[in-house]
Amino acid sequence: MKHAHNQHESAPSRRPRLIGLVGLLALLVAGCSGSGPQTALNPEGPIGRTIDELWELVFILATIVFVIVQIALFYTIVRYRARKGDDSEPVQVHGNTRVEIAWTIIPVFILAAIAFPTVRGIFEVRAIPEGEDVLQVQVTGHQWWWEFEYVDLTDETGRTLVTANELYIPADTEVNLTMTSADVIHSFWVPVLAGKRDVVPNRVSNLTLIADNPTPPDAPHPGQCAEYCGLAHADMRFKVHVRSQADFDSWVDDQLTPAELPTEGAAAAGYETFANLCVTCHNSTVSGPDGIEDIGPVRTIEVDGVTFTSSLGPNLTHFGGRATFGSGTFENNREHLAQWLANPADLKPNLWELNDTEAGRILGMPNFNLSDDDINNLIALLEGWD
Ligand code: HEC
Ligand SMILES: [Cu+2]
Repeated sequence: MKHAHNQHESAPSRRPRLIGLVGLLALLVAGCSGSGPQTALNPEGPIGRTIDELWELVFILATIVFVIVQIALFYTIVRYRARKGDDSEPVQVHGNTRVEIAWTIIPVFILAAIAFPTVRGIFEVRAIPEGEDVLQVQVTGHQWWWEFEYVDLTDETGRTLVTANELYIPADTEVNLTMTSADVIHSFWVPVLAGKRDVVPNRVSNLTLIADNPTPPDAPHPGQCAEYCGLAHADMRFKVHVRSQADFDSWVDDQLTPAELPTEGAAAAGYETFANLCVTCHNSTVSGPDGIEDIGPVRTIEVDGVTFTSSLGPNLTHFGGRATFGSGTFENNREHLAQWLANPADLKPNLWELNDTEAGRILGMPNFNLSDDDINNLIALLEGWD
């Protein structure tokens, strides 16, 4: 009877321990995962390194303190445990001046060792670089994509370089991002290059990026919106392509060259649809019989005296040259593009029913119920615009 009672009691009490053990094991195994594309622990530039070195310093000091405290704790538990047959009362003490001075002074030194590099690091990370050699890029965060304008890079007509979701920067160069949001709070984060910086409507914030080396064409640095901003927040990604100065310059030349106005074939038919429908939201700069012109709206917002490009949809002038779309989330190929044009929300969640183009409130690209022919023609057009 007693035996049965015990069994009954021990079964439920073992379960939490089992769950705890499995949880711990899962954490342990997660530590073995090799690839961590969003890790901040393999910095690729001086600012990322400053942050990483600070983290390492704090981690090492915290580990030393942890180990010493645990050793002292276990020593005390074992050395002064109650022993059988010895029920004499331990010596009763109150206060020990020498010990108290020691455990006040030692933490002061530890905290000072952390505070000095921290403050130096904050100044380094927050400094806004100035001068001729600094690349100035303005960033507008949108639900749920990123717009980039290189304000100092213009073509012969004075148009600035505007692109979306794929940021190109030269290696070993200070890049000053001046950022705002068209709608809600976002946060711009390239884990290997710098910390996170909030991107806030009606406010301007800055972030400096410096990258050591060019990235391989198929392995740009991943970026991610790091402030929950609604339905497609997780898919509000972007890429940072780092190039040698020469490669960057030729990228700039390409981007500043207007798209060709197609005159025949599928691309020309696609252009019909594009010019009737897509230009409500998307701008492209094209060169046609009337010279160079913008075929979609060029919209701006003014924040704290800074004029930001704030379009309803990504600029598509050189869409065909982008490796990804949908805010760095999908590989740019025919299959994905066909899916996107058939129904964007199939690929990436959105709330286009709530769009109000007049008010500038855009929560995704609508489903236009395009025919297969329309879709194929539009793909021919967009792929040609590389
Ligand atoms: C009501 C505004 C609107 C209209 C009209 C519109 N789009 Fe879009 N489009 C968007 C928005 C917003 C995005 C960004 C969506 C995202 O990433 O979540 C987008 C994204 C895209 C992209 C991906 C761009 C990138 O680099 O990520 C392509 C390609 C595109 N649209 C093509 C078209 C075509 C072709 C048409 C015409 C059939 C069209 N769009 C009409 C709003 C619109
Ligand atoms: Cu966001």
